[in-house]
Amino acid sequence: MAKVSRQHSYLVLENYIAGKFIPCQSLIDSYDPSTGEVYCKVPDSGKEEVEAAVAAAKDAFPDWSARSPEHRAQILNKMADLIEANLEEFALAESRDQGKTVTFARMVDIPRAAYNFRFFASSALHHTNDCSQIDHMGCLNYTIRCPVGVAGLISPWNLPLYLLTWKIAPAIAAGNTVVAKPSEMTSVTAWMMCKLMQQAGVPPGVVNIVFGTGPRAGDALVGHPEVPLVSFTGSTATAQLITERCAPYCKKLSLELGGKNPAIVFADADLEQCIETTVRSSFSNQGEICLCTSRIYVERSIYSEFLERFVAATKKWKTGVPSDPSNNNGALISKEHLEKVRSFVALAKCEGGIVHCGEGVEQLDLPKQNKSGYFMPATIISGLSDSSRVMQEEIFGPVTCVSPFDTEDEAVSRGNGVRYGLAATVWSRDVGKVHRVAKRIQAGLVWTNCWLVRDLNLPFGGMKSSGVGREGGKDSYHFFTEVKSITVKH
Ligand code: TXE
Repeated sequence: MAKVSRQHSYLVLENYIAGKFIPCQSLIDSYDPSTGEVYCKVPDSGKEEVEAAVAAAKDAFPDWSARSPEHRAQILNKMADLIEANLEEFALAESRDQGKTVTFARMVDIPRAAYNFRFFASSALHHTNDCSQIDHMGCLNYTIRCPVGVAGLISPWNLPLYLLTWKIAPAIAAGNTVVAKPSEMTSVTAWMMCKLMQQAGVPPGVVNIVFGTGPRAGDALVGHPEVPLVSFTGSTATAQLITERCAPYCKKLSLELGGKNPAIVFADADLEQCIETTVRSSFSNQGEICLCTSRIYVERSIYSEFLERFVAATKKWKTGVPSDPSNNNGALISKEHLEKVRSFVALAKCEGGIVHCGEGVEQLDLPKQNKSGYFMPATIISGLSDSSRVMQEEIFGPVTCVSPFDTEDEAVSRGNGVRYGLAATVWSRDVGKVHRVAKRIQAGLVWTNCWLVRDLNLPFGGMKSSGVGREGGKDSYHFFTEVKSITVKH
């Protein structure tokens, strides 16, 4: 892959439509969160660019959908190879664009982006159709699945390439063509990936990427009458707007939204493992993962010990320059987001919360040139009531709250007492208890005695305001295809 070339002190991105890079007249600034400086200029696409991308995807659909799954799988595997071959360059770019540490991008974002292509290349070869009665009233009855057409894909800024490829790979593996719009705040790795498409053999028009903001490019894409299917990951508020835009066309919709994920820690848990994992689950990627833990309910008999050890472990979780491998966290995505997350800590104090470490308690030790970056240390709060805004709303930053409970029923009902239902963790050595709680907790994903272990065959998605639909293995295949029932008279 050619090195990312820079004519200016910043990158200038172009849309990728019908296999060509198309410059856009109007550009938006996108910042390096660790310095606050402009890192790249992103096309501010609107209706016209989206129109061209949808037309290209429509043209490419008949040929691509007619190719065999094996042929498409070869191309997806090649994409995976190319991303892996350029892993370091992708990781550096993702870190600069998003603020996350280079280590995290190198270990999580980019390997997973490559794996998304590899996984869906392989899984596309193993789907089978149903055959029902072979001689019912003289008829053979069976199903087939067909790609839907042009898929509209909208992805967020927290795991840019990881979540974009989580949508592109299953969509094209199933024979669809796509128009994708990454977040305007983190578009660089998507643009870099476009440079690999031709080399991988992705035919022009199969993958089109239009950059820009949600209200302009995003809205034009989800509201386009020739985009019958929309897959979105982002905030619940945006999902509501998208749902309204899709309603007149009855589009197929998959919505992966926010969370306010509880951890329930019983007295018989392996505390050492629990604390080490709960620090990671609360603060990884600056807490900017929809699966991060943000409410920790601890059985009262071990509450004091847990809190003391959890605070001590969190104080070792270092925040600072993203390129320094000794740092666990880098910078938050934007100045506005940093201010929003900080305002939740200020609100917690007004609501009677105690801040044990982090924001306002510790000073970050940052080199001079990084003082203007959007850094915030890992923060633990206790003493809040369940009805407080800090315990109810998604903060999406390095903030977690701890609270004691007395009974299993109480833990479950308080865990379920928010509008979200994405993920939960349950900590206990009692297998029966773990199963009981996992069954009763309202969450699409429950991890017991671990966090973020992912088998991509399992359905991924949330309940309540955390989303609609599931993605992953068979579920992605079902979402990106339409099933048909066929009856053949012998
Ligand atoms: O998300 P948006 P934002 C949560 C988190 C965060 C909050 C706001 O709490 O603080 O959302 O983040 C595109 N039509 N999550 O404002 O707006 C947008 O351009 C079509 C949780 O960045 O939902 C981007 O590509 N598209 C989350 C994508 O939607 C629109 C990850 C997500 O942006 C649009 C991110 C519109 N009208 C934030 N408006 C998770 N679940 O992982 C925006 N977009």
